[in-house]
Amino acid sequence: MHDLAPIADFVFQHQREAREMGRLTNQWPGLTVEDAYRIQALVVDRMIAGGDRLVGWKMGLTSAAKQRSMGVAEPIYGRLTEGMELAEPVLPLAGTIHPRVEPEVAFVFKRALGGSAVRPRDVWLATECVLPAFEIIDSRYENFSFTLVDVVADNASGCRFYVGEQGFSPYACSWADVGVVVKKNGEVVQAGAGAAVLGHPVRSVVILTQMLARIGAEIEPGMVVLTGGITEAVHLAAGDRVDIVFDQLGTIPLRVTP
Ligand code: OOG
Ligand code: MG
Repeated sequence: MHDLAPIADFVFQHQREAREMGRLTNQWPGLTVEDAYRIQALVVDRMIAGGDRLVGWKMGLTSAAKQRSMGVAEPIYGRLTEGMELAEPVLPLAGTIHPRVEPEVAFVFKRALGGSAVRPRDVWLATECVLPAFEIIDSRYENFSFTLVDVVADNASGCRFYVGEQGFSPYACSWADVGVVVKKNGEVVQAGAGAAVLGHPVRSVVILTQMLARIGAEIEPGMVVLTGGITEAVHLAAGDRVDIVFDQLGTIPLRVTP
């Protein structure tokens, strides 16, 4: 049994200062996945003590391609705070280590949703709208390389996120069929469809509720949920312009500044 508070202090400092760290599992062998989620929660408690606020949840590693490339074979969740949200699709590189962007489908909730028996149709009834979004992930681990326990403790690599301006009815389309193309500086670098996310992004929300039920948490009214990257994440450098083109639903133009 480890005392998790000093580990949370360590992670919090590296996140706040955007500093790389070695794997926690090297320094503290024996940490379990449960410990890692506990560390994640303690780190976010420290952010909240500093004036931040929990505004939602993110699912990660929900596509086979991402699980393969990161070497982690199961979905994970992380926490989204107000301070992580970009008001505009502009990412200053300052304050990041080696950021990457990934296209995601975001759900915004009008009603609380929780428990271990949530079905897809319960998700639709609790959803206010669905929006195109992107996430900036920025693992604090050297070389973006980690185990399941490491990445969970590091808030699932969460760094920033942006949710598009136009919300859509959950019934506007099949979110599994929505195509996404990612263009970097005019060149197509990734393409995919909502179905890459566990077959349908709504399943990601169902799994999130099950994972949250184990810690007595739930999705609260007004919260946003990022359902997980639809494609592989795209590396970013200063001056990049990345267009995230959601078929029929609009384009988010991301600019990366120094
Ligand atoms: C872990 C976070 C993955 C997603 O949407 O799959 C994630 C990582 O790849 O660093 O946010
Ligand atoms: Mg993500």
